[in-house]
Amino acid sequence: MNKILVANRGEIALRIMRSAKEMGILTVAVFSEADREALHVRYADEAIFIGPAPANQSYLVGEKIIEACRATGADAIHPGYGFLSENPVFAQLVKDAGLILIGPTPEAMAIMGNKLSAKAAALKYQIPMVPGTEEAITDISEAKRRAAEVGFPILIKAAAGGGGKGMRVVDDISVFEEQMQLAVSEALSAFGDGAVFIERYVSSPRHIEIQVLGDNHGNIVHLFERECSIQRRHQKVIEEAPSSILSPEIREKMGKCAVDVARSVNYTGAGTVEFILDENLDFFFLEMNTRLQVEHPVTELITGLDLVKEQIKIASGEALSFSQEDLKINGHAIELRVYAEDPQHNFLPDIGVLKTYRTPKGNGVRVDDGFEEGMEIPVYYDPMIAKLITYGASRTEAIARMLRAIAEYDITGIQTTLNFGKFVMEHEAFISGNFNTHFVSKYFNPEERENGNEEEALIAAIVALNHLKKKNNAVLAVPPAEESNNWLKNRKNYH
Ligand code: MV4
Repeated sequence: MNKILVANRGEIALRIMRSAKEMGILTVAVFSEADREALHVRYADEAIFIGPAPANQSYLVGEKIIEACRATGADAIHPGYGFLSENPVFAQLVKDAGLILIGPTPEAMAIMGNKLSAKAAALKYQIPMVPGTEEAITDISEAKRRAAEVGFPILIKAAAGGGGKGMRVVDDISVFEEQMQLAVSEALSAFGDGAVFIERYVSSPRHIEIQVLGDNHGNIVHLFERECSIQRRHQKVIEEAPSSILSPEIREKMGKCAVDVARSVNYTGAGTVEFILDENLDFFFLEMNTRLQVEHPVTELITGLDLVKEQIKIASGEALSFSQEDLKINGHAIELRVYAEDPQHNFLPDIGVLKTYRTPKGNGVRVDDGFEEGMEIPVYYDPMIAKLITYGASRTEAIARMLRAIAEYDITGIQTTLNFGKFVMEHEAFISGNFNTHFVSKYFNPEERENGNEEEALIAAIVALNHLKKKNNAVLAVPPAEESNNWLKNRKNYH
């Protein structure tokens, strides 16, 4: 591999190029009209313009990416996260063009891109799964029978959905049919696929995921877990590794299950197996993400590995240079996603210029960002400014470092999630490790959040922003847009 084209932007494009440079591999950036001045463009050895700001006319157009490879002689593509990263149609296109995709095969991507086929594949092994229907619901009375068997509350999920989109909790059989119809039409319009299924609703889970790596020689290992329970609107804000709730025994069991899930599709590359853990510490497999994830740095810090380098080596055909027994957890890492959002107003996106922008430094602090002072946060893409990651010998030290780093981080001109990070780091439930996916709604700004309909407020804000930006022909995506694995939705824009 001599030259890698990074089909992405922002912090992840920079992060990927850094590893490529260290390996002596040349880099190619692609950029839209909105990213002419972006750091990833300046950092790369070469850069190719690929079209207008809206992603469906630039970063999501597979043919333009492949054409940019032809123009520059790049032999491989790293898709980062979001955009084309989990699109099996694109993965096949890359393969057919004789190029290397730094990621799994189109087949593995396609199976894991659908929650039902993912669960069906995992059935080959003894993987704990939430009781529910194994196939898409086609018959209402049959579905009602299954729902009663499973027991209420149940959850209706879209098979093509990802990251919590298209989920509906149903408390009682009397509203099952109408909820089911709503779920189907929602899934149809969001993903172009109306297939839905049901699961027993695990009401207060922790969201824990396991990082895996598979090579082309049949070796698959896991790199332990990330705790991802601190989220709002199904978008993670704080992640950490390891999770303070897992005993070594559960960790080993979960790790083995994650490896088996990956093995069920002969997985190659970096991937993440997602689980929920209930109050009895029983865990259940939910889905697999077939990309490098936003929060991968916490795993890098506790394992000492560079996940992008591992991805590149795997894609070059190298065997993993370590086995499961070689891997150990060292210390503790926490990531705070610094979004251009106002936590005081239901995390609504905040637009503007980074009037002041100074990052924290020093021992145990890593900042992955894609902006400089004076830059504007484009409205076209995900509003994440940076990832602030701290590392310590213990969780206590990592938390103390995070608080110190938040205090040093100087951002003006835009509201950010930095203060929210401080709130979490100082909260007794977080410090004690006694929290679940309801942390934000339970503890953060309860008065305001109980009264307001955050979803409606978000949509209203986006409508207003779009109105403001109309003269520039901008279309703002409804966040979270960047990281979801619903390639079907992206496919609508794909071409
Ligand atoms: C669940 C669940 C409870 N029970 N499935 C959310 C993201 C997607 N990957 C799957 N998710 C969940 N699936 C069952 N059977 C809880 C979640 C979930 C969640 C649900 C509501 C509010 C916030 C959540 C955060 C993480 C996971």
